[in-house]
Amino acid sequence: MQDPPIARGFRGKRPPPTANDRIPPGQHLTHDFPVLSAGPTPTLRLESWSFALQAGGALLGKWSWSEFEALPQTQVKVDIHCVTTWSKLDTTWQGVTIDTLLEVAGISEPPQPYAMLHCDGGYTTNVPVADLLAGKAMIATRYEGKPLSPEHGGPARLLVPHLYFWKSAKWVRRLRFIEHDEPGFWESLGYHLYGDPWREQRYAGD
Ligand SMILES: Nc1nc2c(c(=O)[nH]1)N[C@H]1C(S)=C(S)[C@@H](COP(=O)(O)O)O[C@H]1N2
Ligand SMILES: [Mo]
Repeated sequence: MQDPPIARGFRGKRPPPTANDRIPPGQHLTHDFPVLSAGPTPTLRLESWSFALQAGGALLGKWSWSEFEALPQTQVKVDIHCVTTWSKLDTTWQGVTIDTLLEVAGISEPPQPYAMLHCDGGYTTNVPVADLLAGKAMIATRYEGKPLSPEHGGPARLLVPHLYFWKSAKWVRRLRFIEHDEPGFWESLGYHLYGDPWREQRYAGD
């Protein structure tokens, strides 16, 4: 069959991205929101919650819940990719970007190039600082317009959607800058140190 005539100029246009172009290799689309936690969901009162930025032993910034809620908020709509092979498109989140936190803390240059995220319950994960800046990551407190539910990391979790979702640390309480990259919880059990879903970096050596 012959193609219908197409006006000059239309041929070269890039088609709008389809859902397929947004699913990394080895992943499949899901519409529900599975819960994946290595341990029990921690419970705490918001009055005892805080979020801290740390470098070595030094405290660079610390916010109570009400202070954190008063910080400039950012909303994003992003795709998320779990290493257990589900991907979910167009999830909407609200929170405070890491850029904003550094700015508010008066930090113009990150003191060290890597970060370790520490959570209630003891979970940790490592991310290069560059992957947390330029709007790439936030401490999220809302999902689909509602407070983040405890099983999904409420009151607050890291959201770093361009890496496998295990990097998006739930119940996060502390970002610690470090000089050299170190494995966190899953990374020390054989998962990839970086975890780019588009390069299928699932396990160490991928
Ligand atoms: N503190 C903490 N954060 C965590 C985890 C965890 O076990 N503890 N699991 C990780 C993994 S493996 C995934 S896939 C996502 C799952 O997030 P969800 O339960 O909201 O889907 O959280 C990540 N963050
Ligand atoms: Mo995961």
